[in-house]
This record gives sequence, structure tokens and C-alpha cells, in this order.
Amino acid sequence: MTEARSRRVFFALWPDDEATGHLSALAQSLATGGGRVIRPASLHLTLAFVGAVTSTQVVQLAEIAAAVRVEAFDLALDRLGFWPQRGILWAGCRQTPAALIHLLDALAFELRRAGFAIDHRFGADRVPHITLARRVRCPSLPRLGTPIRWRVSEFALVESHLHPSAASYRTLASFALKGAEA
Ligand code: 3AM
Repeated sequence: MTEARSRRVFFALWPDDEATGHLSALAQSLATGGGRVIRPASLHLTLAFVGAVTSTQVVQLAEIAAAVRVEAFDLALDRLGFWPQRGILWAGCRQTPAALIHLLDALAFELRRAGFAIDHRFGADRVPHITLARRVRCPSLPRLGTPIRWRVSEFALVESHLHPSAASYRTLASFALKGAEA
């Protein structure tokens, strides 16, 4: 029997608690004209969306990701953005940091080598971002004064469960970056 591609997975960065607190406060303060604020535990930056895979492939993906050897780095989110079609309010980077591209390149290389095609770098919108709220109407975007920073010491393989109201995410495995191992 063929195994069902019933698992919807992606690779992502999860901000640390302090950055999550800042992002969540920002989301609350900006999405005042309606819209759905993303739960703090769901705030993430998508590295690579893989899509529907089998459970066997989930195990394979975790093995592939464990082979990625990239240094830990500091990430600074220094801009807010808004995509009007879906009313997406997000935080991101004025310029994509070289270290972030390097991590994605290393991951994409390993994935491609194992036969997984990653078309959508940084997710469907192809811009590194953390979605703060959805279905927001015309927010006034302040300049983000002090950047929101965290040390990226790991990345995660995450499973997404779609529900009518919102997606929920479950971390299946985390992969430490170099210099960050305990
Ligand atoms: O909602 P955001 O953008 O924060 O980027 C999408 C999403 O994060 C991406 O995966 C993340 C978790 O769902 N994503 C979802 N569906 C996708 C698709 N069909 C997708 N990226 C590419 N293709």
C-alpha cells in the first residue's frame, strides 16, 4: 500500500521568548482595526516550505536537516510590512542577512541532494518575514525603532495542522547550529 502524504511540514526559525514577547506586543498594538493576531507560540519565520509528505519522508527530512552545518548568528528584524491582498502584517529585515541566506542555501542544498525540491524560499511570499496578524485592514505602519533581535541557535522541522480558524504548529525536531550546541 502506498503511504499517504498526510503530513504538512516546513522548516522555520522560532524566535526566543524575549523576541516573541516584543513581536506579540507589536502585533496586538498594530492590528487594532480587526484581523487575527497570531498566537505568540505560533510566531515563526519560514525558511523553506516542504508541503505534504509521508511519515517516512518526515524521518528522512530530519536526517537531512541534521547534516546542515552552519554557524549560529544574530538576526535583527528592523522593518514592518503589509501585504494588502490577504491583509498580512509582518516583521522582517530591510536587507536579508547573509547568514540567513547561508543557512537556507545549506538546507536547500541538502534537501535537493535527497530529492526534495524547494521552490518557495522563505514560504509562499518569498520574503523572510514573521507574520504578526492576518486579515488586517489598512494598518498605519510605524517605523520599527529598535530592531527586534535574537540569536538564531537552531532551526526546526515543523508540522502544520490546518484548522478553520487558524493553523497550529508542532515542532517535530530542532537542529542546533554550530557554536550553539549545549
Ligand atoms: O504564514 P506564513 O507566511 O508566516 O510562508 C507560509 C507560512 O508562513 C508557508 O508556510 C508557512 C507555515 O504555514 N506556506 C504555507 N503554504 C505554502 C505553500 N503552498 C507556503 N509556502 C509555499 N507554498
